[in-house]
Parts: sequence; structure tokens; C-alpha cells
Amino acid sequence: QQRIIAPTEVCATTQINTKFYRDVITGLRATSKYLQSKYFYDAAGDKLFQDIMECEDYYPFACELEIFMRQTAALASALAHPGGSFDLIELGAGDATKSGFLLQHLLQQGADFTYMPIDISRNVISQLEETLPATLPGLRMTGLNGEYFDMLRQAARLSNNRKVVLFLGSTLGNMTVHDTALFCQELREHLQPGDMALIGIDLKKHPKTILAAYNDREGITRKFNLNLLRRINRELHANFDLSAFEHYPTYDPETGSCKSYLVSRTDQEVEINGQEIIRFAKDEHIFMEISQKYTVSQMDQLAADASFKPAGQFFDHRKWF
Ligand code: AVJ
Repeated sequence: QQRIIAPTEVCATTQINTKFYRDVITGLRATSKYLQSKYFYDAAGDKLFQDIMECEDYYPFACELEIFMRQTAALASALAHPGGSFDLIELGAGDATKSGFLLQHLLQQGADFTYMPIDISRNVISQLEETLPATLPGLRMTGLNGEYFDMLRQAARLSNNRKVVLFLGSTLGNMTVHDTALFCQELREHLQPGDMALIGIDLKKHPKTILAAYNDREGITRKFNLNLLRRINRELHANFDLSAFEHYPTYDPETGSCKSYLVSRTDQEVEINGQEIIRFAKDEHIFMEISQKYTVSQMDQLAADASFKPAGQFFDHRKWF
């Protein structure tokens, strides 16, 4: 790979997000190319992910929604201690569709709690602060805009209440098994004895069912992956030809790793921000995302290794999630 030094006026006038730029360049200059799936979620990516959640092949959303709709009372009594006040903290709250059922139930029961949604998107937090008090009268809430662990620290400064953390959507699955163990340990370090975490995780099941969820017949997941190249084109002034990359999802039942790649259809070069030329050989891949699947006992082990005690489990009717 060759490096081309851009003329200074290009550097001075080009306004780009340098963290995003550096992460993209690091990933695409690596021997085995990769991009980080956290960058999927620009405005178009958010919309495509909503379409994925509504599509028939993508079962995890429907499974977790079913748990929150049908087992609301059991969830509430597992998380809320009678009479005790607590903070209900949601990591990556999104539009709170699923947790909304729990919030509504807790309010009806007169539970003494404050809802604290944490999200990296300021837009998400201001949206929740606008909509939730109207749909859930009487809800006490404090929106926290920032990184998960920074905001957990902030939540601890704001009150001494018992903490109940929600981490839904199988977002934990977007890390490798190794990083997941580190994440659980760090989460545990932000909590006190008596606090709880409710983690939504997609389980191992028939490999065809899992693969179909990441290779939907409508082609939405394909568009969702390619959208990151479109985002790089727009925000980092690159010239990816989207039609020159093929969506390639895989699932390995032995490891439980569901991974997606984009594969270059030809020998090609892509220029980024007038500074970097990235070469792709025909059939070379970019690793895009991992969605790790677990068994229940693997989850219990992860919890125990991070000094959590398993306190209960909730499943959808097929025991898929
Ligand atoms: C948002 C991480 C739960 O991995 O299942 C959906 C993202 N990627 N289809 C997942 C996703 C492709 C999703 N999570």
C-alpha cells in the first residue's frame, strides 16, 4: 500500500471526523482488512437497522420483544425489590421499545425508580426525553449522553440508589468472546453487591436459522453492510464502488460466531480523503461484524467469571433468545 501526501490546502479545508478516519484507515491497512460495526449507525444505518428488526428472517428482535411483552410482571419482580428505590439504567437505549413495557409495568405498580437511558447518540437521548414523559406519565428520568462506562460513573455520582442495568438487543454479541469477558468484568466493577444486570443475548440454534437472520431474503442486511462504505464515501471523501463488493455472511456452529464480510469482486483501488490509496485484490475480504451466539451455560460462565451470580433467566417461547 502506498501513502500519498496530500497538499496542505486539502488538509486544511477538509473537515472530517479524525477518529472515524483513523479507525477506517487502520482497519483497511491491516493485513486482514476490517471495519468496526459501531460505525454502521449513521442516519441511513439507523433506518436500515429498523427495517432489519421488522424483517421476518431477523428473529432476535421479535424474540426479545416477546419476552418484554409476555413476561413483564416476572421481569419486574426479579429486578425491583418491594419498597426499595432503584435506578434503572439502560445501556444503548435506542427508542426504548422493549424496556418501555417494563417501565409501564413498574409505574403501574408504584415502584420507586428513576429511568436512566445511556446512549452515545445525543439525538437518541433528546428524543427519549421528549417522548417518554408523554407516553409514560409520572416517569422520573435522567438521560445520559455518552460512553457506557463514563455514564455509569456519572449515574453513581448522581445517586446512591441500587442500580439495575439493562443491556438488551444482543449488543453484547457484537464483541469477540474475549472482549465480552473484559466488558462483563468492567461492568461488574461499576456495580455494588445487590445491584443487577439484565443482559439480552441471542442463543445458539439451528445454523440455518442464524445464517438466514444475517442474510435476509429482502437484502436489507446486505444494504446495511454496504451502507458503511457509502458512509465512508460521504464523510471521508472516498470513492468505494458499492457494486464491486459482495455481502458474505457466515455462521460457524462450533464457535457460535456469526460474521459478515464484504468481498471485493475485482482487483481495485479506493482513494480516501485524497491521502490514502487502498488496494483490494479480487476475492479479498473486509471483515464487517461479529454477532456472537452463546449457550445458556456459556452465559452463566461469563457471568460467574466476572463475579456475577446468575439470578434468573427469561426465554421466548422457542428458547431462541
Ligand atoms: C444490533 C448488534 C444486535 O448483531 O444482531 C443485525 C446488528 N447486524 N443484522 C446483531 C445486526 C446485522 C445486531 N445488533
